[in-house]
Amino acid sequence: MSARTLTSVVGGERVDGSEDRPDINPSDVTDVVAVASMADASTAAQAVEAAAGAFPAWAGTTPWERSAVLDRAGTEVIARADELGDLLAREEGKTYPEARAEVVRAGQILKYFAGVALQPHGLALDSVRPGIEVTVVREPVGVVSVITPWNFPIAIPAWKIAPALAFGNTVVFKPADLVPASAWELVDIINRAGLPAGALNLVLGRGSVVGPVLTTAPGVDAITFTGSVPTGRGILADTVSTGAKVQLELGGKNPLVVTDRADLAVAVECAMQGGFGSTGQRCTASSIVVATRGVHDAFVEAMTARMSAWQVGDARGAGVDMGPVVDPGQLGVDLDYIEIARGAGAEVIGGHRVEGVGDGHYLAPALAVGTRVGDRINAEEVFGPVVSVIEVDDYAAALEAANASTMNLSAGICTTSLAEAAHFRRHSKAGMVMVNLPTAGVDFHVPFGGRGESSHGPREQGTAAVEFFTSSKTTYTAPGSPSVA
Ligand code: UN1
Repeated sequence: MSARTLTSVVGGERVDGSEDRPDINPSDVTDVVAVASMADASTAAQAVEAAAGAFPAWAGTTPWERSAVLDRAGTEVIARADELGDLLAREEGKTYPEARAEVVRAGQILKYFAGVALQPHGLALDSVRPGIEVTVVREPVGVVSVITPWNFPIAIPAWKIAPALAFGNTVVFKPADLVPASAWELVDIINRAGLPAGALNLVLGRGSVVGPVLTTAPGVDAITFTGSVPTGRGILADTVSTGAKVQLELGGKNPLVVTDRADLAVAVECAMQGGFGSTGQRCTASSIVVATRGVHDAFVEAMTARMSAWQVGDARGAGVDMGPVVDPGQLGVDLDYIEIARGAGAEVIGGHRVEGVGDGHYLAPALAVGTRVGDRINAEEVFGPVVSVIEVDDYAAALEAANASTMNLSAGICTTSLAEAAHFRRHSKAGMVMVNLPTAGVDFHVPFGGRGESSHGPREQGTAAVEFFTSSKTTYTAPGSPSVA
């Protein structure tokens, strides 16, 4: 059976592109999931125009209408979790349970923002001057470009598109090239849930071709981007001339501190799930373990045992703990970093190509022991199943090593000491801190984001979303007063 063709969707219509790109299953490269018809710059420009055209009517809908669309979409996403989870696992390579959970999370996000649309977001108060009334209202920003990475093909698009629509914005959505099918399904579901044509447009196209339109076209009022630090910095530079509002979620280099006071089993589980869950392809991945001297050797020994039982295989295979790396390019990067760690003196446990499980990009989880703060493996984001270990004297040195990162998205500590946990929560430089939990895995109803090079602009998700997806307006009224105060 030939693979189905996916197109861009502009103003409610499917638009063919100028070049076909196969969507390949990383677990089995002979399996073509779909073919994406890749748009050129003119289609991207039309998508911006369609979103601008749809804006006044969508911005003028009632909160109830916007809520109802998102709620219906969320219901369908959750009802189809098995099928969409299978598609996501096939397309991206995370395991089926991980993929299905991501689909459910996307549905929950849609439903959460259906609720947010109905909540009060304004203020009414007395002026500091007599006889004047003040209101602060939240209005939609306009046309929002949503540009998303391949590692969360449905949840990240959902957590950007849902708040954009909830607050009355219209959207041009460009997913990562590697995951067009999940994106296409999400857009189809939201559009069929009752959105007017043009309120949500999909552009399947190469970043180098359509990206500049989506970030610099005069009709674009805001850009929300999750991806690499260099691309994000490029978008920021582009918008200096246009003045568009920008929200960037970029890299992470996330430490997990394991102290002498840790419960060893909890620490190993946090490092396994945080480091190797989703094949380590998360900006929130626990990529550095900072272990204090008294626990270091026991931790490495327990991790080594746990890693040897960790099943690597087809993302949709039964009993598989970790799927393949997403594509050959990322596999090359992972293998390079393993060599970089070895070259700097680390002993690397695992990290070899896994043969005999299929025609995919399989890599065993890697633990690089004997690394130091400042090593490249501890300074740069790998985005693969590679965890390095730094041994330190005590908790104070662990905190210092954890805070040496410049991409401070998430940080964790495993300890049974309340004093250590409380101190770490207060003094970590990261935007998110986890105690006895992996650094990855976050809720949708609270703010998400990092510090340092990791993020720019208002936080995403939860109660923070209103900041980016609306613009506040302050009004002053002197009711019935003939004289100007
Ligand atoms: C999570 O850890 O649950 O791209 C979410 C990423 C992040 C999302 C992580 N923006 O990995």
